[in-house]
Order: sequence, then structure tokens, then C-alpha cells
Amino acid sequence: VALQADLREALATGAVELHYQPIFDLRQNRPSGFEALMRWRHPRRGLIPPAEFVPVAEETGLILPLGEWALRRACADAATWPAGMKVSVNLSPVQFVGGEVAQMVRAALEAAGLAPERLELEITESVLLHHNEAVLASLQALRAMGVRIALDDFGTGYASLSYLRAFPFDKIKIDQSFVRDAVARPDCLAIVRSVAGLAAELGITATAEGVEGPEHMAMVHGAGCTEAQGYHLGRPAPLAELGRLTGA
Ligand code: G
Ligand code: G
Ligand code: MN
Ligand code: NA
Repeated sequence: VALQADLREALATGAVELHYQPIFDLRQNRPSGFEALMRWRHPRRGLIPPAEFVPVAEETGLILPLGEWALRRACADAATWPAGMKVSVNLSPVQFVGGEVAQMVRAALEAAGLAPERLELEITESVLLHHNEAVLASLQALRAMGVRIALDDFGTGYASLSYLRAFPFDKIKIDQSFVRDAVARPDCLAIVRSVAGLAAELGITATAEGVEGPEHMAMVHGAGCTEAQGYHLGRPAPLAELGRLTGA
């Protein structure tokens, strides 16, 4: 309960921030965008990661104003970057309840003056868990608008392939657990390579997460991934520290 009340106040007082992590285009050998990741700057507990407060926000419904704030902030920030640079924002399954998410996104894009093509929304399999028609309609409305949709944490759920059939995603993000292990384990390398091949067959992007060193970089490149993300390429950082990467 304390965390919940604190979080509500944090959102109101600007204590929730967005950090940005570069997403690297392996073909062009440069960052193509940034993923927005929430952080809560707590007066006593320091910087709290989203894994600790997003689940609380989802339970209480606070994820709705919190998620809308993050989307608006990310779109406004991205509008100051060079025109080719995209921004990725994570959406919670709770934000799809009620069927108004597409309108919320449209309003955020318009307020920021950001072209829809520069926004990517990351969703996990849990969003599509029940193959809910209303959720599919929202995703289709977003895609029709020109917004890109990425399937996040791919491989960690229960029925990944059925989600690829249910909706035409623009990108698959290969979970960092596979990427980390693929350097030493042939079976994990086979998985990364197969998912990259699957993405290529579908004509979509394969992004490797958790690229922590040069050995991971070489591996994901060889495995056919088209994008990479991880500490080796850049840690999540506040907007003010992005200058060198965005060219802004
Ligand atoms: O940055 P970190 O690795 O701590 O993020 C942990 C998790 O929090 C990730 O799964 C990420 O998708 C989620 N997360 C980060 N920012 C947001 C956000 O703005 N909205 C939602 N719904 N989840 C977020
Ligand atoms: O679930 P999602 O993919 O949205 O979460 C991304 C999370 O992974 C972020 O919280 C980010 O801080 C974290 N992350 C990003 N790159 C790396 C990495 O190279 N290694 C590890 N361990 N975590 C990473
Ligand atoms: Mn993500
Ligand atoms: Na992920």
C-alpha cells in the first residue's frame, strides 16, 4: 500500500523518469532507435527498476496514467531526435483493456507532432493470451495508423508461434536469456539462428536482446539477427546523456 501511494505521488511530482537504451541496426552499423524504460527516482530507495513497480501499478490500475505519461514523454522526446530515429515503448496488457489504446496513442503522437512510423510499441505474449478480438482490433488499428508492433521477450512464453499467426508483427525481440547462452551453448545458438531465420521468412525484423559483449555481437550477427540491443551497445541512460548517439 505504501508503494502504491508513493507511486501515485511520484507520477504527480515528476519522480518517474524515462531512460533510453539504443537499438542497433546491424546492417547499417548504427543505432536506429531507442527503447524507453521507466525508472522511479525514490527519495530513500534510490532508482527503482520497473520490475518492482510496474506489477504494482498493473494491480492498482495506476498503469493507465503511468503508461500514458510514458508514451507522451517518449513521443515528445523522440520528436527532438533526427528524423530517422525511432522510439520503442513497452505497453502493459492492462492498457489494452477497454479498447481505447489506439486513440490514446494517436492523441500522444499528435500532441508530440511525431510521425506514427517513428513509434514502435512492444508487447509481450500475455497481451494476446486469450486471442481476444478487441485486443486484435486495437493492434490492427495501431498498425493501420503506421505504428510498428514488436513482440517482446520472444521465446519465454508458452505458445510463441501461435501469436505470430494471430497478428502480423513487425519485429520479434529474442529474449536475452537465449542470447546470453548462445555463445557457449550450441542448442541456444540453434534457437537464436532459427528465430532469426523465421523472422527473415516472415519479412520482419529480428532483434537480439542482452548483447553484453563483443562475443555476443559476433554471434547475433552470424546468426542472422538484423538488430541488437544490450549493455555492449549502450545501457539505458537519461535523455540528457543521449546526445552523442542521437546526433541531437
Ligand atoms: O529496465 P528493466 O530491465 O528493469 O525493465 C524491466 C521490465 O520493465 C521490462 O520487461 C520492461 O518491458 C518493463 N518496462 C519498462 N518500462 C516500461 C513501461 O514504460 N511500461 C511498461 N508496461 N513496462 C515497462
Ligand atoms: O522486457 P524488456 O525487453 O522490455 O526489458 C528490457 C530490460 O532488459 C531492461 O530493463 C534493460 O535494462 C535490460 N537490459 C537491456 N540490455 C541488457 C543487457 O545487455 N543485459 C542485461 N542483463 N539486461 C539488459
Ligand atoms: Mn521491451
Ligand atoms: Na524483451
